[in-house]
Amino acid sequence: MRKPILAGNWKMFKTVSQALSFVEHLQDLAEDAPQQVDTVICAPFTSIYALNQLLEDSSIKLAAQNLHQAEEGAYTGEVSALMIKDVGCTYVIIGHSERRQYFGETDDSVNQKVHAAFKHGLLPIICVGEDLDQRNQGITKQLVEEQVRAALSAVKADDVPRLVIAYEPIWAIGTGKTATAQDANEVCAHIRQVVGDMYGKEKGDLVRIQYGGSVKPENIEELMLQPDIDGALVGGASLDPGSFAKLLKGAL
Ligand code: G2H
Repeated sequence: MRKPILAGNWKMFKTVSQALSFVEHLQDLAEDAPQQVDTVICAPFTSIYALNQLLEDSSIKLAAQNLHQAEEGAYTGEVSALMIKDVGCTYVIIGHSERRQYFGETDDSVNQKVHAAFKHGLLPIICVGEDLDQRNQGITKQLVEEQVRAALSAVKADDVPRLVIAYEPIWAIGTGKTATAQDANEVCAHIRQVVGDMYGKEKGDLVRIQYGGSVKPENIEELMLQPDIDGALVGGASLDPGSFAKLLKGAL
């Protein structure tokens, strides 16, 4: 019922030529997969224009890793939703834990960014997740629920099926530690329940939920077998085209 979605979050890696070379290799390696799995590359801003030219007839979609919530203005160094849409992005990551941790993003700014994305026809990938301390305190579900409710504040019901939520436990990001597939599913199921509670079960059942945090070819299949996990947001293991192609196969 929900189409799987695999997104490679390149973070601050790859020059334009490295990005183009990646896509050429990926297209050779994984000709069929993108039809059955929504395939998204979350590239640095600098590579998006060139990637969009290369991907013109491809089903591989592009995402930005952030946006600014204002329409336009004197915000040196920032990029708006309109600009991201204009350069060829379909999706945009919002509220990644690295943005929350290093760049002061809050539940409130995440919510404003979600509205800006929808206003310009971008599909948000909203990131939520707890740190190790919060997990040890046993407040994971409560915290994630607060993040989801805040991110979706005043979002219209009609937009809900178009958004993606990525559950990324912070302690599992880039550390090699992964939540067990069952633990990850339990939190993803809770997120679905929260969306259902806010917008009705039908909408909750439509929203796609990804897991992220040290996903790699070796663990993606087990994660994808879980009933409430519809895809993955992958960092380190998405940087190599061979590894990305294996992730696509594992996501089928
Ligand atoms: C989490 C993830 C990608 P990694 O940040 O969003 O990165 O797969 O390297 O843990």
